[in-house]
Amino acid sequence: MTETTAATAPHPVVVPEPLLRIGGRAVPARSGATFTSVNPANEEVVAQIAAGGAADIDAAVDAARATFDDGAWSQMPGAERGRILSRAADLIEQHAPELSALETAEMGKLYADTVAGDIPAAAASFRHYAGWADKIAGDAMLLPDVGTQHRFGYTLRQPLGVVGAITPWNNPTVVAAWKVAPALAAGCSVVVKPAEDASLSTLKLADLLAEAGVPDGAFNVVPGLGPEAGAALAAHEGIDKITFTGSPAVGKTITSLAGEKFRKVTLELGGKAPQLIFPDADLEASLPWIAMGNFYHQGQVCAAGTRVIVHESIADQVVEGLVEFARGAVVGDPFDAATTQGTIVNRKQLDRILGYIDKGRAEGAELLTGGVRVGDRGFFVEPTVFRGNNDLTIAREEIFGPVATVITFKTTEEAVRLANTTKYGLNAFIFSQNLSTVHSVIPQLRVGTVWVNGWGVPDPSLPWGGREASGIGRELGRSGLEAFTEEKTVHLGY
Ligand code: TXE
Repeated sequence: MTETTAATAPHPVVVPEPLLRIGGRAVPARSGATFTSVNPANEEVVAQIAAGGAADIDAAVDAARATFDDGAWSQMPGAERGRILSRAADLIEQHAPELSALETAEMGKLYADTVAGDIPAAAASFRHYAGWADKIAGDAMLLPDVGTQHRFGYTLRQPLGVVGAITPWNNPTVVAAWKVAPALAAGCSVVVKPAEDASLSTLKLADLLAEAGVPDGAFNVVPGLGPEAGAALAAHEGIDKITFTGSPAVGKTITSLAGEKFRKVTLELGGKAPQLIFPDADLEASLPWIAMGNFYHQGQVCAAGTRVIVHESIADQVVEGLVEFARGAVVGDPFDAATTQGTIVNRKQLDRILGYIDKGRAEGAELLTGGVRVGDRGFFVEPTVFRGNNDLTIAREEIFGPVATVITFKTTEEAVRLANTTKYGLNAFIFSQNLSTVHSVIPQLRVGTVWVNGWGVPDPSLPWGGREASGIGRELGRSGLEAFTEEKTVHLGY
């Protein structure tokens, strides 16, 4: 493992006005409060950002409701909404370097991965839902006659209304896009509360959506602290739905706040994905995916595959390959093109990861490589590989750091049992060249998504979401659009 130190930003960090975006205007918080955004690579201040509170959430929800009710967006012809969302996709693509520089500066994901991966994925989400905006249709069917009366039935899908969205710091623009693009395509108005560690790209997104033609009030952003702005949004009388990506603990709070008002809820709460590696896997092709599933974005990914569950006959080869990847990592400045591992988002998460590593050691897992902080300025951790079992804390809890645990199995039944022995159920990976193994295992896995012989960013055309502690509902695809509509049934007699 080597370390880079160069500060060679491929794009300057251009901070958008660090204010709330409410009703088309950039405004300070009513309390005048701000919070500090820190660059996790050098611990320097990136920006002082307006910290919204309950009064600002009230104003943003009112603005969203007014725009929803006046129909400027909700009743605009779908094709016209689609044209605007398409324009938004183009603008996001054009501003990819600027958006990426903001994300890298605030939370330390590699600039190269953000500019080539996240921001294009966000644009793809807007483009996908632009195409849906004029195709939101219900069902129609002839019903049995009632006496002499003929019956015909149909369903309408109408926009839900005002949507609250609370987003995480790990992939701010793309996760916002997964919520905002389908909500806007459906005709809803949206209020986003971005994560305090990475708000700036969402403020920039608001400016780009306004430029694309989204009317004032249809898209609002209120940065601020979770327990203040976030909780006020989740509990608000004026929203029809809350959509959240973050931790299970906060997911529970949000569900109870929104449940009090019988509001709809979608939750994406992370995971502890198993990577099942069968003896017939093509290891040469699979190892880069297996390693990426653990170390991409320093493991700060809800879909990370941090339980490497491998057949005992090939375990040594997989361990060797993973360790080689970990030791070959270049840890350092996330703006530097030579770096392969950027930073952990903040000191709290760094300490949490190091705490899990200590726990892994204390519980008897074998530490094969990594396990320590890199340097004393910025929040860097060495990619870490343990060999252990599925009962260890490091194999049960989401670490959200570059920490892999290799676990072995003897039979396919055991592999499936281990995969399902978790409170999470977001996604799983299968590596095998055997169609029978692949297709017999897929239905047995209690997860929302299965990746076979690879991994990646969810595609906007297919649903994404989990079970149990990984959340409720689906984002993306047709399901992700319908989640922002209310279905109305009509029985028509004639
Ligand atoms: O999450 P939080 P944190 C997991 C991951 C990580 C852990 C903690 O395991 O280690 O969560 O990360 C807002 N009412 N994931 O602390 O606190 C907060 O401001 C309303 C998985 O960053 O859940 C932010 O906008 N909102 C994950 C958002 O919730 C509140 C992505 C997420 O922050 C709130 C991120 C409250 N009381 C973390 N408290 C994934 N699924 O990808 C906080 N928030």
